[in-house]
Amino acid sequence: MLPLFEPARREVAPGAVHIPSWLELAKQNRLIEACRRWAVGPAPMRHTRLASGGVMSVGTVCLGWHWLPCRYSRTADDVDGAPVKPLPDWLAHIGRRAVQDAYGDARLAADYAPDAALVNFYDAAARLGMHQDREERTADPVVSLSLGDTCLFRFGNTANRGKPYADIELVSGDLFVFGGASRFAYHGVPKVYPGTADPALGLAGRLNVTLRVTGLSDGADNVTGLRSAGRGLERAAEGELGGATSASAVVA
Ligand code: MD3
Ligand code: FE
Repeated sequence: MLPLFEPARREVAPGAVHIPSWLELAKQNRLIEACRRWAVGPAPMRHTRLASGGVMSVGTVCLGWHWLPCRYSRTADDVDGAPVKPLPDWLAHIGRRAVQDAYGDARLAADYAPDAALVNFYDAAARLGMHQDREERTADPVVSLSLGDTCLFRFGNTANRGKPYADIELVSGDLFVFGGASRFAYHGVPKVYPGTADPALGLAGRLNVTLRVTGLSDGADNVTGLRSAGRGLERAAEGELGGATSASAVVA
């Protein structure tokens, strides 16, 4: 059966594909409900503490592998030490459908096997500084789903966190897939627009779910990423903290 509604697909940069209104409202609601359950814990949502002493204004909960600055772990080492919750098959399936719709390559989609999901929560004041994601040991695409309030997403280049970059609004239900040359581009979320979510979602703030292929395996030395010591969030956090003098001021 042909889909009744074919969302517009826009290739923002080589390998970076934005599909607005990709996830229907009922599925957005189910994903938000799941995020609420994951956030409660064990291994609950936390504001990640960076090596610099800064604390991210964004709240994060992980599935499959627990992300820490510089490494992944099977346990939430900086939270409660609990084993990280599994990444459910239905979420990996959404990831394969996303890769299919972004690239139109059935083989690539069938082979896409995300083993980690990061759920980021943004309140009205939260932002994410420009950074690269380099803890993963593969160049497989990252799938991003936006839920709730609209945000300003800044998609940069692979060389540095400055210009050139493109500013794009991400709305609830939007899909973004970052593969190919875009996989290691700098990116960030400079602003969230409070109160812009569809009231039917019952969500104050913004959630972003990303699916990743870490390339890690149990028992291996997973302590450091392949290419870098860190996600580049150290300096990013300075912008994020926005002059706050203590970590508690950011978390509060
Ligand atoms: C481009 N999250 O979790 S999603 C992150 O909206 C992250 O919460 C933002 O950056 C958020 O690391 C942006 C878009 C995104 C996610 C991962 C990427 C873009 C990416 C990895 C590589 C390149
Ligand atoms: Fe990122």
